[in-house]
Amino acid sequence: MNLESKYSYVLIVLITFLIGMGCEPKQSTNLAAHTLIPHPAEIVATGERFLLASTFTVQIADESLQNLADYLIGEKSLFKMVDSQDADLLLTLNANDQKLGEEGYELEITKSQISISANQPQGIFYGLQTLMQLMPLSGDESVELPTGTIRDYPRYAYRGSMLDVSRHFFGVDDVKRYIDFIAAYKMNILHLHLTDDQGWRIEIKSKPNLTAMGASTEVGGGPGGFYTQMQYLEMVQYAADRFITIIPEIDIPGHTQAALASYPELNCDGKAGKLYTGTKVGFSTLCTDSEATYQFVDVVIQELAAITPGPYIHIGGDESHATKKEDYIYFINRVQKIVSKYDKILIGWDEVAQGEIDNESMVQQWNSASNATLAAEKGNKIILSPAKLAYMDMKYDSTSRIGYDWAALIEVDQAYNWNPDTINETVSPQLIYGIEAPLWTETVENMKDIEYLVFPRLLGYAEIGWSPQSVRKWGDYRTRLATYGSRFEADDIGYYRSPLVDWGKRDSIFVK
Ligand code: TNX
Repeated sequence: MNLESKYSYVLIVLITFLIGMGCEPKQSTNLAAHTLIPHPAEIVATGERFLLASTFTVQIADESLQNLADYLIGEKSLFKMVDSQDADLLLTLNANDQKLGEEGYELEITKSQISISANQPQGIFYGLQTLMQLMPLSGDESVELPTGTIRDYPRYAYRGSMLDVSRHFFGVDDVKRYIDFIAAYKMNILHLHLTDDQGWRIEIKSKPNLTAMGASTEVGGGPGGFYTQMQYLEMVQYAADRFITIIPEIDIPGHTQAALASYPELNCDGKAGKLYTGTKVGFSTLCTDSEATYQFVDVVIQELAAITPGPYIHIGGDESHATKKEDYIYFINRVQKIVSKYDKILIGWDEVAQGEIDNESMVQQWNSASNATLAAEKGNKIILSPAKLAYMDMKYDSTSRIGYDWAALIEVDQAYNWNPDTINETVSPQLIYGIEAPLWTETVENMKDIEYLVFPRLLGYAEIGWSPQSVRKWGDYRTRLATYGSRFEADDIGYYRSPLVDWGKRDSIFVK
């Protein structure tokens, strides 16, 4: 289509639309009135309108973007590939926009075309997430978008969520659904809590009892389960296709009853422990002065490293109340060496700061500001998961049907209203590598339970990780969030309808 016929086409569509509707265009022409989550870093609105009737043609300027175009078409069937510069949507790589970095993108909407450009495919992926949020919900509506430019890039390199698959086991399809949840809001880390007292969930070929025995139950005595290494790799690939790194956690030396029940030599008395299906913490420990323990940790980390393309292995290290302090430190020091030997970077819960950890190791603050301070003094980077703000297993209020309250009740505003820079007075903001919102699953039995605790708080954590602090205001966020209720419903997500949010029956992402 040449330019002139394109314009007359647009005009005809517009007139038909206006006559058909017998009313004013129903969406804003102000791109700045968007309800995007996370809120973009920069927006310039140009006050006009991109309008399109039925199909949405897509062109890629680089073959390496084919997977992304396929992903988009898989998500939204109205998109169709074409090979023409006139496509409605153009995806381009331009490797030299410094400010956008590796993850940023620019999304430009003019009257006749939408283009997304980025330095890396990852940026294009995030631009597509933004575009999908701008689109109307139902596929058969005509698409109208306000014109303007969004330039967007993240505040933190690490934007994550953790899923505990030990207390209750969640299969591959559930984990994939969880990956889609976090990808939609530009998170890039899925931390899988693979082992705990109640179950060992990852196949270790040279230690078959870990799964034959240690995976056979879960909280409440259910059947449990585990991932074969093949299944695990399938999840790693599914995540990687969405620019998400899976961080596997083997929680040691405490939280290890499932392992202690599977291998007698891990117990100081040489006798196998019993499987555990309760919800207490802090009672189990690997025997820290036995070489059998370190041989065990070595083979586990070796096999885990082999199925982990990402740079990190999480070794847990929390709540080892049954381990003497000096034994704990000795243990962490030795495990650090094993993790380094397999070329991985160690992450641990904040207690590991007490050990001699390498400079590049990272400490995940969940409980203790003094452990975070200790880590910061050594120059280690910090991942923030403060329990009273970021634990998605906490109830929203006293009436929540599941969840814990030991750290806090976390309503949607409290989950949103905090600034990572001011959590610890003694930790320099430069050392904060990012944030992570964990979901522990003692009270979480199925996907509907996951959805109820995660939605809508997840969106707030995603925004804390991505958006500049200066654009984050609860009042504005609350209005944007209100438009997501119908989106959750369309995806069959059973979310918590917080009374703080005015959940309208809206399917437009623009505030009128
Ligand atoms: C504390 S957070 C734990 C977990 C529990 C959680 C429940 C952390 C590092 N340890 O073992 O599941 O509380 O909220």
